[in-house]
Amino acid sequence: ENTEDQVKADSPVVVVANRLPVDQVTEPDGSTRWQRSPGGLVTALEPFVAGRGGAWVGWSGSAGEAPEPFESGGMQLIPVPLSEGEVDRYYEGMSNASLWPLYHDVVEKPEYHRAWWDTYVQVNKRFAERAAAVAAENAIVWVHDYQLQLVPAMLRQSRPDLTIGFFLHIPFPPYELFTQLPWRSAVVEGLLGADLVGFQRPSAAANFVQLARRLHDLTCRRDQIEYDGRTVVAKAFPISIDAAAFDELASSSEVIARAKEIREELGNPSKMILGVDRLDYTKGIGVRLEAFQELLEDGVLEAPDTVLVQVATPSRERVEHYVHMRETIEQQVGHINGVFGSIAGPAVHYFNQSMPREELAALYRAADVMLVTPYRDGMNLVAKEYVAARGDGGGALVLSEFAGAAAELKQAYLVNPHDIAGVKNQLVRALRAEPAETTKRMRAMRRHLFRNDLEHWANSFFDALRRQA
Ligand code: ADQ
Repeated sequence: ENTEDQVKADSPVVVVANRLPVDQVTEPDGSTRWQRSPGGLVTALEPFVAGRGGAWVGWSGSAGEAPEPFESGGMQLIPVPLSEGEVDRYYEGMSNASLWPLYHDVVEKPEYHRAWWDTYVQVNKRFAERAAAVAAENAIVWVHDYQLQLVPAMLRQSRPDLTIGFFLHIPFPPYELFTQLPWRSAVVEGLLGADLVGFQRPSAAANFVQLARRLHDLTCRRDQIEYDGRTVVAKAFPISIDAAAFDELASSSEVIARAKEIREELGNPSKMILGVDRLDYTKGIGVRLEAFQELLEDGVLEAPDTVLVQVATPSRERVEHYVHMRETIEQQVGHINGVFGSIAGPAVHYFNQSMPREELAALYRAADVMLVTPYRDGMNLVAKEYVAARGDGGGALVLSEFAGAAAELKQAYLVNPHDIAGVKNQLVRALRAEPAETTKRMRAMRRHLFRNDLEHWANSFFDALRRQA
């Protein structure tokens, strides 16, 4: 029962994240096994954690009793149990209906409930306890994201010997918005328990420093905050992808052949526009549909000569905002296809599905224009995947100024997603640009991306954290 007794307190590196780096899959015969989660974060952190008896503390993804700690990929995995009620209040409530919208510029109205907060505190405590139990003397602990903002201070209290890093994957809002949070001081103090607090953008780090100064009256110099006799560093570490691996996948003969096949199956349109997102209200999927619809109405574009393919992975389906936004988007797609579709095919090909990496790579490779229009996004890895996939120099990226990626992918066709006329203009510009122009832009973005890949991100964070030890 008591995990603290079973784990060996000897891990020199511990990652603490809401989710474990594995998913439980059920075989046709009913048996279950653990499979490494897709996505880059696991790949990026594994070299630091695996092979040295490192540990990863996280939730398995299903409510109820947690499995016993186990080994996987050279790591000690420490499952943290969450009851149904805790999933409701800590994960769907406090994390995804309070913090998520608040940190994304209140695109949707955040809800604040004391019961959610109480559970958030309780669950953060559990994560901190598990991490403290597995960490060796003077270990490095790296805590991830908005679900676990109290863990750094809780850990420091029980284990002052540890070097603690925290990375926030989503934006950090300005003072004026953050201070809405009824538990704002507790969150700031939670984060200040870390030695290094990492953000996606310098402006987010600056927001945090300003908060420490104005709300807690702390002495701050540039990226350093004096707190409790220590110096906390707040800095930007823009996350990235394994660009070389994605490039290789996207230039394999299978993917190239599939990309060609996709164009054929779409009826060989002159232009294919693509959107790929988690179905989330921050991603601005409606903006894209609206811009496309107006361009069809204006007669600037014609379907199915030009088609829009939108892949939207189901996400957080039990949170109310998400149920509502899915209905709105599906209505919008239905309307556009009702008016502009024909027997030859629809104008919008919409998929509420998750797709394998290979299929995503083929879609990226097939698309003339990639539309990435979030209202606010910490980074947006889809934009980087598109650039990595275009080793052929083809394709144009239309990108929101409000995605972290815009600070790096400066040669994209940048847009303000609140300005539909502007989005329409940039979309048409991208569709009509000369290949010489789009290739020049794509090459410049690729140069930046390959120098600033995921490994570079993880190394920079760990190096900075070790300097704090
Ligand atoms: P997300 O909000 O999930 O991440 P993003 O960075 O775009 O957003 O990552 C999405 C990932 O899911 C991409 O790797 C993409 O390929 C994949 N994906 C999307 N749709 C898919 C589909 N239909 N099928 C399969 N895979 C799909 C949060 C923050 C971001 C930040 C990341 C990393 O909100 O701003 O960039 O964390 O820090």
